[in-house]
Formats: sequence, C-alpha cells, structure tokens
Amino acid sequence: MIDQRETICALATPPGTAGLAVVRVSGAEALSICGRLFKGRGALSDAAAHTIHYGWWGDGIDSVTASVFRAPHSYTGEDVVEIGCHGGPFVVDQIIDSLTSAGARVAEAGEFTRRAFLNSKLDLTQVEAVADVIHAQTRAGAQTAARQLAGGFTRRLSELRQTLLTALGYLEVELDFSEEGYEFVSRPAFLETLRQATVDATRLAASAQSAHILRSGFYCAVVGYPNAGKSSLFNALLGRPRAIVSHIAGTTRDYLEESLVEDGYTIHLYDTAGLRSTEDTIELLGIQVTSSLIEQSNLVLVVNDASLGFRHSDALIADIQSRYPTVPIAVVQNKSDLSGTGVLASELGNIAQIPTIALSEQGVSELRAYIAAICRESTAAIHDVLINQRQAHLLRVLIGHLEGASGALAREESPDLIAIDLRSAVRVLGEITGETWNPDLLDTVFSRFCIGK
Ligand SMILES: Nc1nc2c(ncn2[C@@H]2O[C@H](COP(=O)(O)OP(=O)(O)OP(=O)(O)O)[C@@H](O)[C@H]2O)c(=O)[nH]1
Ligand SMILES: [Mg+2]
Repeated sequence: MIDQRETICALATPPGTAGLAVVRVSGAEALSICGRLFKGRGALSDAAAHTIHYGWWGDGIDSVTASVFRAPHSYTGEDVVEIGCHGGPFVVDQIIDSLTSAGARVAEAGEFTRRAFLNSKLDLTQVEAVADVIHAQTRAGAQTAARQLAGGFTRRLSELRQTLLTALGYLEVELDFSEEGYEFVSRPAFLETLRQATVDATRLAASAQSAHILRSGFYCAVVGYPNAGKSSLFNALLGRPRAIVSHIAGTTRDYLEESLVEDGYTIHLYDTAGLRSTEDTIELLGIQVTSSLIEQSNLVLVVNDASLGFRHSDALIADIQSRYPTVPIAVVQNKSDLSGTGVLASELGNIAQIPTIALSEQGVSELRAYIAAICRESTAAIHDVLINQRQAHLLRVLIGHLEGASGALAREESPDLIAIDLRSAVRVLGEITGETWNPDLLDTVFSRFCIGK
C-alpha cells in the first residue's frame, strides 16, 4: 500500500536528452523541501500560488524555474512544485537525488494522477482519458480523449444519475402514500427518460470497438495466396523495402508488422505468409498465426493475383467471410498490369476491389486513401468519449437495469419493485465514474500509466 501522505517527486517529461525537462514534486512538504534546495530571490515556501521563480538548484546543480501551485488548485490537489531544468539525464538525476535526500520519495507509476483522483480533481473516466491522451495512436483519438478529460462524459453520466435519483426520491414518496395510490412520477414521461438513457448507453457501449481504433490504431492484415504480391504491396504501402520479395512462392514464412500514419491514423500493417489451398479445402486453420491476425483486424486486405483472373481468390475470400463474418474485407486486384482489361468480378457482392500494380506502386496511394477512409468511417460516430472495456462492460450492466426498470414501469408494478433496478443503475453509474471504487480497480486503471504521470 503506497503512502498518500508522503511527498513524491518524479521526472514528468520523457527521459533522455532534451532542451528542457520538468521534475514534478507533490505533497504537503513540496514547498518546504523545494524551498530548502532552491536559491532564488525570495523563499519558495512563501511564494504565492501560480507563480514562477527563477534561481539555482542545490549546490550549483542547474539554473531552474520553479512553478508553484498551492492546494487545492493544482493537478494533484496538493501543494505542487514543477521544476523546469535543462533536459540532460545527469541534471535530472541530481535534482531527483537532492529531493529524495531532502525527504521526498520517488513517485510510483501514475501516482500523481492517482492523487488527483483521490482528491476529487478528476473522476475515473477522466483518469482513463489522461492515459488515452498520452497514448493515443490517432489524432482523432487524442482529440476525443481531451474532450473526455474536459468532463463531457462525466456530466452526461451525472445528469442521468441525477434524473434517476430524483425519480427514486418520488417513488419513495409514493410508497409512503401507497394507501392513497398517488403517483408522483409521471409514468409515460419517466418511461421516455429511461428509453432515451438506454439508447444513449447502448450507443456508447457499441462504440468501444471504434474507440479502440482511436486509442490504439487501426489493424490491417495483408493476406492472400502465395506469390500474389502481398510483400510487394506491404513495401509499397510503407514506402520502403521492408519485406523480402521474390518470385518463389512461400517467400514470407512469418508475419511482419510495421506502422504507417495516414490522415492522422496510425495503421498497423501485417504482411503474412501465403495461404495455400489444397484439393478443395483451404489450409487456413493450419496457419494459426494468420488466422488470429485476421480475427484482430479492423480490415483484411485479400491480395489477389489478377494475372490469374479477378476471381482467382474467391474461395479464399468466401472462407475468410464464413470464419470471420464481422471482419471487413477488401480485395486488392494486384498485378493488374498482367490482367488485361477485364471487368472486376461483380459476384464478390459489395466487397470493395482496388486494382494495383505493387511493382510500380500504381494504385497504392488510392489503397492508402481507401484504408484511411475505412478508419474514418469506423470511428465517425465517436465525438466526446473513448469507451474502454471496463466502461463498456459496466454500460451493459447499466442497460440491463434500465430495461428492468422500464419493464416494471410498463407492467405498472409497485414503486418498490421499480426502485430496485433504479438503485442498481445508480450504483453502476457510480462505478463508471469511480464514485465507488476499490484499490484493485485503481491498480488496473493505473497500470497503463508511467512514472511522472
Ligand atoms: N507484374 C507484376 N509483378 C508483381 C506485382 N507485384 C508483385 N509482383 C511480383 O510477384 C512476385 C511475388 O511477389 P511477393 O511480394 O514476394 O509476393 P507474396 O505474396 O509476398 O509471396 P509469398 O510471401 O511467397 O506468399 C515477385 O516476383 C514480384 O516482383 C505486380 O503488380 N505486377
Ligand atoms: Mg511475401
């Protein structure tokens, strides 16, 4: 168990060489500890909140600026000093050493944000947004997380919570007057409120997968029969010769992963070993790795060797579709320089087909634009919240209780029966925002943080 009362310190900027680095100190002793080490014009311990001071640190370690924040108006809600120093590892080490000798302790990963949460500066959805802002792999992800951090999600949840609590209050009054049969809660209006809340929660829970794209990037596997030109296409998409290409079928044995950024989206691209077909069954099962890559993909590009016919990979496509019905597929008609001017197969239904010549990079920028368009489409519905797995699970539990309450209302059940589900719904809302929490939950949430955050 970490001690909340100790004053903590850590490098808040990335380690290494840089123009500047910031060491953050937080806790009741922050000003007195820093005051002993900082030599400026006045005493740091007397400094007003939100002021910056210039001076020397320790016995000539570095010239620094010290930014002073006083509780509760700081990131952690405690007294905070942010020391801006030159960004060399030796300078930073000496400053941290001087702080620990003076009585501070090196912070655990995420401990500053943990304190902000425990001091009610941030709720749990905002804490999760901090991690998302830091780690987001897409521009839209970082922007959305920033909006979530600003508290939009929290406000929506607490409005719903307030509505449910008000209804609960009235239902309890109804119970007191049960003999008289008064109804203080208008049944149709409340049913409508619950319906709207259920729709909202369902939409949010369903956005978890798209939120994952904004948070971690878009996963795209390049698959197909041997020699179709997968590695050539992989290289062309990356813009550099990363994978080995040869005319021998079976060149790629293992998979390769590389990332590219297109239109603000990080795309994780996988080159895979060719999938062979035997007499009539395709050895997809045997190629476990490719299977699991396909399963985790947001888009699968099936590369077809168009010189063997536009429909040459149809059996493979049908197989992937039947095994992974929810994974989006597009067909890349590669080697279209050798294909003649046939019409692209229409039997592939509404699967998109993109003609390319990987060798000369023809059609490759169109393919890149197509992938970015799919990223945009799959995340278009997301505006101000990046739902994660924890929240999605709790939202589904919430939906269950909201539906339970609606059902009881519709069946004109007694107020106490309706109240049971409403109370559970209120409790789940509290779990989402972290009003009710336990140390295990915090450990899980903060496991994504690094030291200094
Ligand atoms: N004419 C032509 N040849 C191509 C094109 N794309 C790839 N090739 C050639 O096709 C052969 C196979 O290319 P690779 O990229 O190694 O194919 P692969 O699908 O990765 O093959 P495996 O890893 O063995 O499954 C090479 O000789 C490439 O030069 C294309 O658009 N047109
Ligand atoms: Mg290959």
